Amino acid sequence: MNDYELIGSPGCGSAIVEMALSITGIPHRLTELPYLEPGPGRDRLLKLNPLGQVPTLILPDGAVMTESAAIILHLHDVSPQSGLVPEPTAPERVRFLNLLFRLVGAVYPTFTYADDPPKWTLPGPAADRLRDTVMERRANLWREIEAQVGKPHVLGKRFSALDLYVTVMTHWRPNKAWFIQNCPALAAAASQAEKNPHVAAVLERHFS
Ligand SMILES: N[C@@H](CCC(=O)N[C@@H](CS)C(=O)NCC(=O)O)C(=O)O
Repeated sequence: MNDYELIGSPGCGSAIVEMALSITGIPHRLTELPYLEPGPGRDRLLKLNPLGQVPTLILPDGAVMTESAAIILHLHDVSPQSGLVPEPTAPERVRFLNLLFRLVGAVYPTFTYADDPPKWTLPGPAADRLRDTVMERRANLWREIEAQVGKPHVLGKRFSALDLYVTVMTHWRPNKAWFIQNCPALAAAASQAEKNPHVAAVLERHFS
């Protein structure tokens, strides 16, 4: 049987899935490619995932998964003892699901649209306006999430995949200093997660 194959790029959301794979101990291999660079790697990625996005995960049976939240839920199904997701009867389950989909459905797309606005609109003032409004929306989303963050982990006492998202995403724009100043609970949960050796090893590979 084949191992799982994770297609990712340095500093990207694929780091979240890489952490989850490492925590579960599921055998896997990593394929790193500059996802925006034309070439055979991107051609292959586009065949697997028409959006050309990473993470893209190929399962041992050849099935392809393209959304980080779906992948996290799947890895939990394969390895429920790893604690990535609260069980259906757990009191934290509802907050987990809500925050997971807030992160992937609302926060993550702000990077899609604000990182390279001329891709989506006219260059110049229209692109500047798009970047500003999307970044403002992102700041509001983070403040909304901040108000729900527990201690020491996002869900309070228990670690979950949410801590992986927060740890990786606090390395993205604006920067760690912004989070420390504006969202100290999120920054603290991220620092706590970094103490996990699986998390620390992946962060080291992606962000140092
Ligand atoms: N909803 C997707 C978003 C993935 C995503 O946007 N990944 C970025 C890299 S961090 C990407 O591939 N961007 C390229 C693009 O959107 O064209 C997920 O949660 O996995």
